[in-house]
Amino acid sequence: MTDAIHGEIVGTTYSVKNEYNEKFQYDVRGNILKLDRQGLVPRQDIAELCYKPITIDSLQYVYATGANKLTKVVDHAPCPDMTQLPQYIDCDITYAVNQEIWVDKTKVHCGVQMSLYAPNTKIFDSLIIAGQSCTAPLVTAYPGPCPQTKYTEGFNQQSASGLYTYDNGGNLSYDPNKKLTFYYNYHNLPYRIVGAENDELQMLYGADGSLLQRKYLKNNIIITKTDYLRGVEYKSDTLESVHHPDGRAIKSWSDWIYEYWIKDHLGNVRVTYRDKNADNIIDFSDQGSTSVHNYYTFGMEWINLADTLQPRNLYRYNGKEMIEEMDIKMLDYGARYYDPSVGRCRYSQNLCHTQHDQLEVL
Ligand SMILES: [Ca+2]
Ligand SMILES: [Ca+2]
Repeated sequence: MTDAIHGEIVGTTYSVKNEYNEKFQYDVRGNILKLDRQGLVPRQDIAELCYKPITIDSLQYVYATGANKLTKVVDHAPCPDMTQLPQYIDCDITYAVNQEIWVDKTKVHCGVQMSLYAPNTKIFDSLIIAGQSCTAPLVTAYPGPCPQTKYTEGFNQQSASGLYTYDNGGNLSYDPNKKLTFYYNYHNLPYRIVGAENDELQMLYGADGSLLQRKYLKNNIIITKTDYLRGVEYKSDTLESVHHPDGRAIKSWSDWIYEYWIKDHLGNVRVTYRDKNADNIIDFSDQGSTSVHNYYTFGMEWINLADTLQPRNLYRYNGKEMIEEMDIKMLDYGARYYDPSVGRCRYSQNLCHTQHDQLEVL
């Protein structure tokens, strides 16, 4: 796979849309060397909610010498536009390139420092600072990648130079971009994943390596707790759903909501739908109870603007659960976690034969 071109069939006509395109390069071992990815992001320059396609990821992969171990991912994607001008200049705010910044001289502070991030771009040619008061704001240009929050669409590089580190078993021990530290049990399964914001996940497994419980804690307080009992899931000690091969039954007070999944030939859930009015028929009266899932090549999802069904179906790509607590956004393959924005497993692959599927038939 070197190119993935996105198009749509309208009627009988196929038209290229280029909204979710990807390009790939590999080394001789088949490891990804470069990955360019288009995506939709909200437009900031108009009031109504509207989306535009941009390059969200332009990833360069670095591997340990002579090995297939990923040590670093650098995102060269341009900084997203920030066309909403700030009320006043303040520290720690990132401004975009190609943007005229007007400073309210009644609010600007002397010696304030602005940071501009613009890879491969001459910042000062396009920056205008007007109306400043006693001292011009100090503008510092960084040649590195844009700082990205955990919540940006696609891969988020939150460290300019950070390296992935691994333990002796080949398991990822630190992710510099997600800022996560991993701890493993004797089965090489992560039992603790610690974030940078006093938050962590704690996992409990059975003797066969199957996940029994996951807790999400913030400031040592349990925020969510999920118990897995071979297809039956409890949220915070309350029965939430019972899974079956084609979907799940969701407990809703004294009733059940029946949810079904349409999968493609690879086992990816493409449509989630429900019998909303519980008449045992799926028809137009159930409108608004459908969610469509589309994927990039390695399993990252296109931005999903209509995923409103609650509780959300998190078993989508390959039918594996997406871990969303702490914004980890990794898929739980049982013996390994998988980051679809990178397209690489983050743990030792030698336990794949112990893979345990949470979607077992009851
Ligand atoms: Ca990115
Ligand atoms: Ca119905």
